[in-house]
Amino acid sequence: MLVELGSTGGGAMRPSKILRLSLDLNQILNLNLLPHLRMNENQMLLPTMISFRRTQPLKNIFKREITFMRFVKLFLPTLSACLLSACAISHPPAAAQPNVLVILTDDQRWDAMSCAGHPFLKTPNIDRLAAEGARFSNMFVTTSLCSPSRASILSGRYARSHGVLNNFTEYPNDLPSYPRRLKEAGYETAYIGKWHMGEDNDAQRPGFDHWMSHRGQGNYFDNEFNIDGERRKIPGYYTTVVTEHAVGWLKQPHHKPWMLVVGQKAPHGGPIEPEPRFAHAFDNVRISRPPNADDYANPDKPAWLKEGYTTWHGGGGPLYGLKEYDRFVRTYLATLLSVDESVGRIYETLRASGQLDNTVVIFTSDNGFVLGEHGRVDKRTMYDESLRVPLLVRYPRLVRPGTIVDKMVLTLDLAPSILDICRTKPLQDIHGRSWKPLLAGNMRGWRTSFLYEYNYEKQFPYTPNVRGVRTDDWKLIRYPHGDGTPDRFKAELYDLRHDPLEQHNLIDDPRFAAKRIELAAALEKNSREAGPDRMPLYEGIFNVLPKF
Ligand SMILES: [Ca+2]
Repeated sequence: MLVELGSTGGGAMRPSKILRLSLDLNQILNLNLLPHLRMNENQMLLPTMISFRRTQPLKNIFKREITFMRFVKLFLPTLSACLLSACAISHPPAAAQPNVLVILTDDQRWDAMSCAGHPFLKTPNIDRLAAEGARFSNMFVTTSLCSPSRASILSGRYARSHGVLNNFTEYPNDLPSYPRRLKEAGYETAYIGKWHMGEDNDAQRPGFDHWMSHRGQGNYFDNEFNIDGERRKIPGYYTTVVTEHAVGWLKQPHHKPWMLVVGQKAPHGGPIEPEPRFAHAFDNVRISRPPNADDYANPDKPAWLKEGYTTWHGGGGPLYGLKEYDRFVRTYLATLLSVDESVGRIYETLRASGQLDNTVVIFTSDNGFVLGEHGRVDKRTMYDESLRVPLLVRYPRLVRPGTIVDKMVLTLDLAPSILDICRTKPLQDIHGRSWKPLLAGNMRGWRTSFLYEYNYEKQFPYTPNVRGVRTDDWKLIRYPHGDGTPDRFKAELYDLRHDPLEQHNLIDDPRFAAKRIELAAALEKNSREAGPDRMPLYEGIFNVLPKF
């Protein structure tokens, strides 16, 4: 346990002398220091500085009338064995806090990697993170849409709380985020790749020392980037360009702990364009339509699925279409081969520069993706293909190799978890929780349900408002009108343990009436805890092209 005792001399706010002591619990108790130490929410002691004026009587601290200098004389012999240094410092050493690398893909569903059991996609570099760290097998987004989900990752809040309710809204300038917290704590921070909050704005956002991003979605080839205020088109494939820039940044000398987000564009669609050398990687693989592809037409499903089947986001619509189904799946997966190589290059850069084991490496995505299931080809819905995403964490100082965590974790949990691991000031009034205890096997008091919300978009009128709740084994989905009047479509109730593909809607089955009531209460409770809802009015499903 590292404890720093500082004297402030002539009353300056900043300590001018510091005794850095490594104390065990008995020594802490003997010196009556426990009330002055910081603890995290799991009651684990954190490195702490206690500062006071050099001539200040220490009665209140040690319950004895002594001064700092007297304290040193009295206790130094006892503590000499654990005295590390006595010198003037301004920051803890860089090794005290880990670096943070977040690799954020765009629209990667949970099973689009071989460590999650994909039948033919091979992702050895992504798998290595899981093998050497932890894979969270039940990681979910709370809004399956790029910008609102990215804002939840940054802030730890539900969309209704952070206010980024669509793909065109900026992240609020006055809203804290985990990168800002890390920067305030002395980290060097960088963002490289897709950002996407504020569609037309590529400017450097607050909280980052280094910035390389672009407007909106960006292009797979020859994309224009804004690099620290200088805009230029960089030839080449997006994944390669972003990776090379990230590798270059990682190789630079860093005198402080750092945090880097690498935002990949892949495997986002509209259109999906793989790197040419991978474009035919799956040409010889037989692509099967999912077993739940046609359930959209079942009478027990809500009518909007059938109504929306031929629209832009419907399985029979013009975006990918049934005729192009095989190509749709092959190209989606092929873009991830480039991402996997990127993960390998970044891993090797960290290893070669001696930074690998002192870096918390996190791999995740902003939302899932529906590849024809339920007659859909997009995200937004509350089906598991849409809201379940990868989450891998490699950090050997904390995570045992090959750990699998099956508790439900959320995008909301990423910010508090990172700040917890880095031992920095937590974010206030958020909805997420740190999953650091789960990595140590402490599952006590973890969530048993969570809220899902999607807000109807006029620009993409293919999915209604969605409010729902998911537990480990059950799911309730509602389609509210938005003004408190009765829902516009039949609700859905699924027994996920017996029906993981969500093909049998039990909402009208009297045998499950009690379960329906129980989940409705859980939805109400989760919604209340998330704060006032900001749902728009549902205006209808329309078979029109999107208004970009
Ligand atoms: Ca996305």
